[in-house]
Amino acid sequence: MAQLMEDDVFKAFTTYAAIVTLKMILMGPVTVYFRLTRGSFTNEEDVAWKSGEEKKKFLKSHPDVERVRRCHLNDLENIVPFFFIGLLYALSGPELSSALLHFRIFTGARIFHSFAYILVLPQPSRGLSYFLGMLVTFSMAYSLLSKVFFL
Ligand code: GSH
Repeated sequence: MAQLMEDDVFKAFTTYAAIVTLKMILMGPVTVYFRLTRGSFTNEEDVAWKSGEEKKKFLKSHPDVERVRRCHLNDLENIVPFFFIGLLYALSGPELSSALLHFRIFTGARIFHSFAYILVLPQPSRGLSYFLGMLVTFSMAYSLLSKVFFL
């Protein structure tokens, strides 16, 4: 493992994988922020400190909270595959420049996707960032499989 950590491609993968994973984890606190500011909770115990009638007012969904939750889910749909494919790709011995290009474009695309989703930027900004990120994952998968394909 220590030897692997000396490999530049693996170091680059670790860096960008950590950045996108932290970005994804941040969606949790952002959801909490929207829940608190929009007064939108789903669990009885979360509003236990409110009185009877007031409880009902807080136990409701809010479009802003649902938007952040969808953004978080979209991260899971895309960042988890990036992690697995990216790890195998990094281990398959790609050129550093090519690997860096893949990791940087994916990271930039996913950060932009979150801003586009939460700030409600006009389409096709979110759609394009989603496709760009997915394209990177497919490109890494193609590069990986063209080296190791074995049925
Ligand atoms: N699970 C996604 C969906 O239901 O839309 C699959 C397609 C997708 O990820 N589309 C991108 C997106 O941001 C670009 S339009 N979808 C919104 C979302 O997942 O909530």
